[in-house]
Amino acid sequence: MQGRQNINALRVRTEMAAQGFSFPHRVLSKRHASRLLTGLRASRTAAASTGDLGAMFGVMKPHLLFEWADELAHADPILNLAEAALGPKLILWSMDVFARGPAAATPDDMTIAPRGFEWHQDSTYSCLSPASRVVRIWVALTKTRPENGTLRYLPGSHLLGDLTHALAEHGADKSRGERVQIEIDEGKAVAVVLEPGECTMHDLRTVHESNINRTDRERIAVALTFASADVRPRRPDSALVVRGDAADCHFMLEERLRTDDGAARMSSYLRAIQTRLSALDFTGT
Ligand SMILES: O=C(O)CCC(=O)C(=O)O
Repeated sequence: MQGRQNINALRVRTEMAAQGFSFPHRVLSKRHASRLLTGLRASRTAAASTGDLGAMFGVMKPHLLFEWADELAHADPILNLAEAALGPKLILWSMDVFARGPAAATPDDMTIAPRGFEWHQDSTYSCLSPASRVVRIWVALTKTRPENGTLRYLPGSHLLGDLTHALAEHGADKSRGERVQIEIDEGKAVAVVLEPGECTMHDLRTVHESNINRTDRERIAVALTFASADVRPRRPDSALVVRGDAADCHFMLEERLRTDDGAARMSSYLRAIQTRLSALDFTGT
């Protein structure tokens, strides 16, 4: 596994400043990625049988509920990468599972946007300020390729500021979703090719998209959004301190997952989800 000393912080900062993304970075061994994937699939099966919880799973913050996700949230190589971009005080604002099933399969209810996302900026919905002090680390638990609907970035687009988004037409190949209102030069798009256990990191303002999975195997990545501890939410919101202290933190502090008390775990999870739903802004800019 990659340790703190192996991250080339200068390379990371240079790429983030110039392109708005940096990849590939190995943050888990293949074996570790496979163990977490097994945990994710088991928790997905368990959550599916619990009604509301099943519907929520994968949408927000599985690290407050499941051990595999708590382990991912605290994996040193991931935190080291976030620290290279943001400095030593880090909060984890969100974790989202993006499982994209094969095109031929019936979309799974728990899969977010099964046919992919339109070109968008994450900063539009997150309501975090300044967005330049927030990064998203997208960890591949399976291979990611253009053919299985991996992310594609528009290099340098983090420098365009907050772009207007509008609901795109329903396309045969895309889920209904918001799309940035700029001309996209497809020839400049960069596809994120990763092996299991590798990740990419992007600036919250970097314009990106993902596509339908045309292979016969599921593609799974988990996105973790880290912010420097001095970032402010636009509305009251909560987050988990994952490195350094909480002295400058403007968020309500979440509790790390408790393995000893299932009821306490569920109530702190539900509190965090309700807080987040009131803090988000899906109206676009
Ligand atoms: O995994 C995907 O398909 C899309 C993920 C995404 O847009 C993101 O992590 O910001």
